[in-house]
Amino acid sequence: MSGTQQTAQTSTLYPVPAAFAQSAHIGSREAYDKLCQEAQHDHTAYWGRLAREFLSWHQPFTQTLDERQAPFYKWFEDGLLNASYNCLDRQIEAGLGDKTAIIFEADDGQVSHVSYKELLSRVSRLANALKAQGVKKGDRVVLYLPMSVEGVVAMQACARIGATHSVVFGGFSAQSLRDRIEDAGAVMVITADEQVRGGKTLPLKAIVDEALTLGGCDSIRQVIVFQRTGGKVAFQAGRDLWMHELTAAQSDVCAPEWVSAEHPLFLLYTSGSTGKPKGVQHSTGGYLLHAAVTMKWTFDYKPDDVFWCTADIGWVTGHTYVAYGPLANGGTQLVFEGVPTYPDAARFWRMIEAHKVSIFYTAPTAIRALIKAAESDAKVHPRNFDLSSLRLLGTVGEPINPAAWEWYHREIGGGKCPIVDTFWQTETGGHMITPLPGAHALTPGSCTLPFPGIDAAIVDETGKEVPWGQGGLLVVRKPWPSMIRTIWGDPERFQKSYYPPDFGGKYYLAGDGAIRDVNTGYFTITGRIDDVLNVSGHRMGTMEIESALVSHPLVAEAAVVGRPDDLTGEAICAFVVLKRPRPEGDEAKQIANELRNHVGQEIGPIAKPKDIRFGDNLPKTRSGKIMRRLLRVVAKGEDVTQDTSTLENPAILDQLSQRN
Ligand code: 6R9
Repeated sequence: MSGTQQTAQTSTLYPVPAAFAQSAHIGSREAYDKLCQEAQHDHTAYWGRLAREFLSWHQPFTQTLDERQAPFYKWFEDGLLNASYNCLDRQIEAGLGDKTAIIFEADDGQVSHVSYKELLSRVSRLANALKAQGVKKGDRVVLYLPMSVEGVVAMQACARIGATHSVVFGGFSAQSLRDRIEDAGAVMVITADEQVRGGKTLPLKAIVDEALTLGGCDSIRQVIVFQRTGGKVAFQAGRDLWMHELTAAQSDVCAPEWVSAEHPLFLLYTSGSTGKPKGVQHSTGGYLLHAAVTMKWTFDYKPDDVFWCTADIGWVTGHTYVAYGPLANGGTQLVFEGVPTYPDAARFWRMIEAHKVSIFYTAPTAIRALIKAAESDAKVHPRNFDLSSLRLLGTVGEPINPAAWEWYHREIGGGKCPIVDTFWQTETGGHMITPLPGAHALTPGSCTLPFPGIDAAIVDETGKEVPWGQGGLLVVRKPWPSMIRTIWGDPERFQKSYYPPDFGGKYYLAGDGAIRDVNTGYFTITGRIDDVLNVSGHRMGTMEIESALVSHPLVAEAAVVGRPDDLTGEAICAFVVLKRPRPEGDEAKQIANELRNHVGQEIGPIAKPKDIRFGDNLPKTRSGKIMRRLLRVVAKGEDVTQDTSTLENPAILDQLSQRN
């Protein structure tokens, strides 16, 4: 690290506000550098120290890191702990029993407060109910739930008894849910009758019912249903049970199951470059440590803060910064059931004002949508609201364009709140490259510097570090506690995807490109280097969408690429060859719609392609490889200027340039 002296900048630098630095946990560049040096000097000892300081251990660990089976690293393995104890009991023992853990705001605006004591009692009742149903330590439980207190309670209840949860986002289809249940070999699904978003009710239980009829889910013994709306649902006797009936009969005391730090806390499925989503497996100790430390340092969390992370618990951000991080710090957080645009696009700003939110963490895609709304309708402009409670803002999930950053800083943060642009992944468990708001001056669009103890670097194909100012592959050279442990049931794929032999199998390959600023050394993420798209901050594999398309009886072949989109970051563009002559006009529109709905059913609405173009063929090399780089150009609506001499059928590009 280059120290505190910085020379001329290539882009605007926003200094740390003095008042912020003064009271921050990490309040200067020197304090940051000191932590980095400690980690540099003895990586293992540094993480061992934090693990002792941030977590309560039932039995202390004697070995911090075990590298014998690298890259299957083990952290704190002989230590015993319980994640739910660390999030709940520990806070109550420290006198926070009556403190509000969760402020819940429902879609219709109803608000409820849940104290730490009450949360523990609800978690314990459900944990006892799960045990009574035969769920044991190590069993997998799939959660298909709306944003709710019950969602957090269900995750914590699993953690309490040592069951491994796997949350499936409520926007995934029956087919996707089925695939995940089967892959995880889950014994139970916890769901709700319906979810409510933007004034509409959407079925969840009915989708679970459908998933379970698709085959491959024989491992499921029970379906527990949280009654959210009271809407009518089918009940299968012997299998389906109401959550409120089960928990009413249970004691609100449940002794935590002490597990090894390496015990799998959860699986979370995410997209990779093949058609099959991967079950990212996280540990208990290392994961929780990073959730706790990043919550405190990146968000400069203090006991009086009201923290709001808008991510759904179906994504990793909702795991680390809703279900675990805030609670592990004894914090108060807002949990929101609905969407940012209902009843109008001022919902977020109204909620920040009403609940005096001090730390707000959301996705660039939401910011861009709300900018657009505010610009076209003065009534929903944030200036109509008192946002003075805010002291820190954050973003996650995709790169934030400098214009959106500036607006967020000015209109939401009143020019006084630092913005933490946090780069991380499902696989990394928590923040990897992020500003520490009291230590780093900010550059819009840059996630600045690695979190202390994260040895991130940018390398070329041979694993050699590239100079600042030159783009390359983002890697992490040393293991860290909250890293992915394996891909559930597929250790080979884990090794191949993240520790490829290219770099001697020693570096974690993030799958993103990055570049460092020549003056500051700040990192900017330049986007995925694999076939993964990022649509509204949601990761989608192009192959997954292609497989969904070709599973339609009309489709012979499909290629999916991303193209830049002002609102969603990237948009999905599909090139499709049908088994029948290429359709045109209304027929093409109608088939495109049918295919879109089909993808919605196979994966979920978030995977529906924005553009579908039909061709007699796809651009291929003479050896039959689809030339995706050309399709990317066509998808953008640009003229192909690249060399097409290796193309077998150059004329096809003109055809594919036509939109439906
Ligand atoms: C937490 C999360 C991970 C991918 C990642 C990268 C992109 C996330 C980013 C960012 C630029 C940021 N990404 N945060 N790109 N700046 N601050 O989003 O996990 O859903 O697994 O996505 O998202 O491409 O590789 P996940």
